[in-house]
Amino acid sequence: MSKDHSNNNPSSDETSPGKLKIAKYAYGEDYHFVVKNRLKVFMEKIQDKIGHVNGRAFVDSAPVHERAWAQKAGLGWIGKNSLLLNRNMGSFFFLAELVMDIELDYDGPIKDYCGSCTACMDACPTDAIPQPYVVDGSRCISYFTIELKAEIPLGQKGKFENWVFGCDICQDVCPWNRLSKPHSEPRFEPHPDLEKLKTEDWREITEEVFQRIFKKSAVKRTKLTGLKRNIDFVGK
Ligand code: B12
Ligand code: SF4
Ligand code: SF4
Repeated sequence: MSKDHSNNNPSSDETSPGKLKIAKYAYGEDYHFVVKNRLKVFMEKIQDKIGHVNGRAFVDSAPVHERAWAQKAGLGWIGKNSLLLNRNMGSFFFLAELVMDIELDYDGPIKDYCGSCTACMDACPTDAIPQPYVVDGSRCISYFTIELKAEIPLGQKGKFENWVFGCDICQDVCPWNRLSKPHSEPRFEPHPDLEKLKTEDWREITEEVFQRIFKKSAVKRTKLTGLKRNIDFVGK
């Protein structure tokens, strides 16, 4: 999270009705590299200011309890969709950490502002949020379309609402995300050809097109075979 909006909320929405959809965080270059580079620059600035400190940068790159730490540090509260959100930025941001061997001033946890809202739970098409604050990863579209290596269970047919890589539904419906400002990080801009992809193009996607559009994106994680599996699954 930073004040110059290096979040993952794009200014353009690639999810017009009927179109196949990928999660917003994967529109541009892979956040693992973009955010880690920024953390390194931040670390150098800290060292310039206060002298030598040892530190390591993490962004979804090691078994760090990122939401728990962020919540303890007062960056937001953990919402009923299990994501960390706050009143200024909603939840469309990554969590990243610099772990350093210096003692810093720190903030404490803040209040939970979900209140009586259940929009995320009501909107989840696979019922992956069976109770407030609990996401059943094994029912989440994000898991099926990104992490699962095997075939997607047939019982999920017709539920994915055209999501073929990740899912943003429980964030798109969150009232706090109405306040989320678009990012200003050029490396998170969608590849120009992504916007031009029509449903027929997705269905016929070749290795050449996949490499061109997603070479630097987090979508690479599924490889072409995984993406094709997802496209076939939502299409049939
Ligand atoms: C596994 C994982 C998944 C799994 C399972 C998610 C789940 N909710 O269980 C799958 C593949 C489904 C997934 C999906 C997504 N993920 Co994910 N995921 C992770 C990952 C790698 C590990 C999380 C985990 O299970 N840790 C183990 C548990 C034990 O630790 P923990 O998360 O810190 O949980 C602690 C606290 O949260 C707290 N806690 C948990 N629940 C509750 C409830 C209450 C009431 C309280 C008080 C405390 C509390 O206690 C836990 C133990 O200390 C993290 C990165 C990371 N290193 O944390 C990203 C991460 C959580 N994912 C992220 C994102 C963006 C997503 C997606 C939105 C991506 C997408 N668009 O498709 C979806 C959203 C789905 C959803 N609603 O959760 C971001 C969230 C950013 C944010 N604003 O919170 C993270 C932090 C990655 C990052 N560095 O940015 N994800
Ligand atoms: S990411 Fe999609 S499938 Fe997963 S919990 Fe949220 S709405 Fe449900
Ligand atoms: S949609 Fe409502 S319940 Fe869900 S995280 Fe946002 S404010 Fe909380």
